[in-house]
Amino acid sequence: MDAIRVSGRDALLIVDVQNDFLPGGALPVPAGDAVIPALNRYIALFVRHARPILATRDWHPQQHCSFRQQGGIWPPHCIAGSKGAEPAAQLALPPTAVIVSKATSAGQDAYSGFEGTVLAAQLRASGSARLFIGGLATDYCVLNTVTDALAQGFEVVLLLDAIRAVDLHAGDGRAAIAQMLEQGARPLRFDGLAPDASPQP
Ligand code: VGL
Ligand code: ZN
Repeated sequence: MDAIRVSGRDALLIVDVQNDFLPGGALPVPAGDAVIPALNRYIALFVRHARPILATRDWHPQQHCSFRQQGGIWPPHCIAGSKGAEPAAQLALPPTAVIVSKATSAGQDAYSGFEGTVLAAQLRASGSARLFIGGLATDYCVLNTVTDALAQGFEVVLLLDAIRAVDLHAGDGRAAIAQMLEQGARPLRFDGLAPDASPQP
């Protein structure tokens, strides 16, 4: 199969790279910060190609149903407006990046960026048919976002060097990757991209 190169029908979708999911945060993903330098390389590439960059964020009210106090399985995290909900400081999101908030009402959780948002419409309006997807966490929000993207007819390139798993149960991340590839996502690492012919800065 041809090597992957960024084209005029691609968008970069960054999932939930927020302080609370990083080491030291409220719901830290092991080595979650390792996705940041990797994503910054993809961000620079998409900026150079003038293709859309979108970032989802978990944006929960204080009494969200996914929190333990409300009977959920998670510690409180990504409370709307809090420091923990902010994008990772080292993530080089351009000012043009589109931020998509999800799981914003107390009674509903959403692991997928497509759930209860206008993400699909926004992507289609920008002429994007293929999504390069990375972020946190492989076994929750990345998995569900990739599954929905494929179900909605988008092609998906899964950024293997820009995802990390919670691994609540050992092997969850590995199983999630297998599931996404089985569903039709194409795996990519940055060094596997076709040489970039676009102007370098
Ligand atoms: C996520 C657990 C709870 C995620 C969000 O972004 O993967 N995981 N809320
Ligand atoms: Zn959450």
